[in-house]
Amino acid sequence: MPELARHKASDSRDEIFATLSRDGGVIVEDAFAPDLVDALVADFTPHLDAADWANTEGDELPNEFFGFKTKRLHGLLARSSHFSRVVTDPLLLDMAKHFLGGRCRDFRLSTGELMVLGEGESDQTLHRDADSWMYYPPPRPELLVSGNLALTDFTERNGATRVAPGSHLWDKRRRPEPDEICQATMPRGSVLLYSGDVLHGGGANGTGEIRIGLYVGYVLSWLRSIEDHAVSNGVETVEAAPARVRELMGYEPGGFQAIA
Ligand SMILES: O=C(O)CCC(=O)C(=O)O
Ligand SMILES: [Fe+2]
Repeated sequence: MPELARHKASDSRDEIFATLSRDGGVIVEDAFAPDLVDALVADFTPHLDAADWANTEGDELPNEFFGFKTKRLHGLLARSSHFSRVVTDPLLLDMAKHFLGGRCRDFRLSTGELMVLGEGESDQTLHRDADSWMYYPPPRPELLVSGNLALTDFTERNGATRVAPGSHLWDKRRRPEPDEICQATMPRGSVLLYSGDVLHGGGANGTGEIRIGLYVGYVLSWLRSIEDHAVSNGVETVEAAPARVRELMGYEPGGFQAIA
């Protein structure tokens, strides 16, 4: 199996983003401090405990896509006061600026999603996240760039995300051979950065461990975000958030006034 390229958070942004441009996905180790990861896990745990497995009813996509031993949570700003720090993390914002800047005035948080895989989950269908805007098919400019932050270790056996490096540049009909698929195995606190056009999917979890990924995706500001943040978190929560978080969540009444 090929290996996904790895960087340390201390490597230069130029090097990290060059690898991401080339492969469509890259692991950055030591990207998030252990105390922040601990705080996020502590905040999310009661919400996860209260959620059922395969809790994706009402989503546009069926459980055949998300899986049956998965829990998915949104509205993460309302569930953790630490989520703002992830959304405004300098590495993630620099990535969004690098890959989306120049084609939009600013970018938006498309969605924040807790992606939890439990024992017995199977391989997810490989897909391109940017196909959420499927009426704008590949080849297309980058619409979305994402981070999947490991809140637990991601291992080969507990469902580390599968990625086909280079597939962001392939013809959209080409499927990867088995030996073209890597797994984003990484210690807690690392992040998988990836293009909206790279083929990827959650892995099978054959362990009794729960794998927790915290997904944040940034989209061109003139495309519709997947999540309506004011609905999922509540308007008051978004209003009370730091200014940069409000902007990223598309809550900008001042901006509308300035344009009027
Ligand atoms: O759980 C993962 O590692 C990836 C999940 C994913 O890619 C998705 O649901 O879009
Ligand atoms: Fe995905």
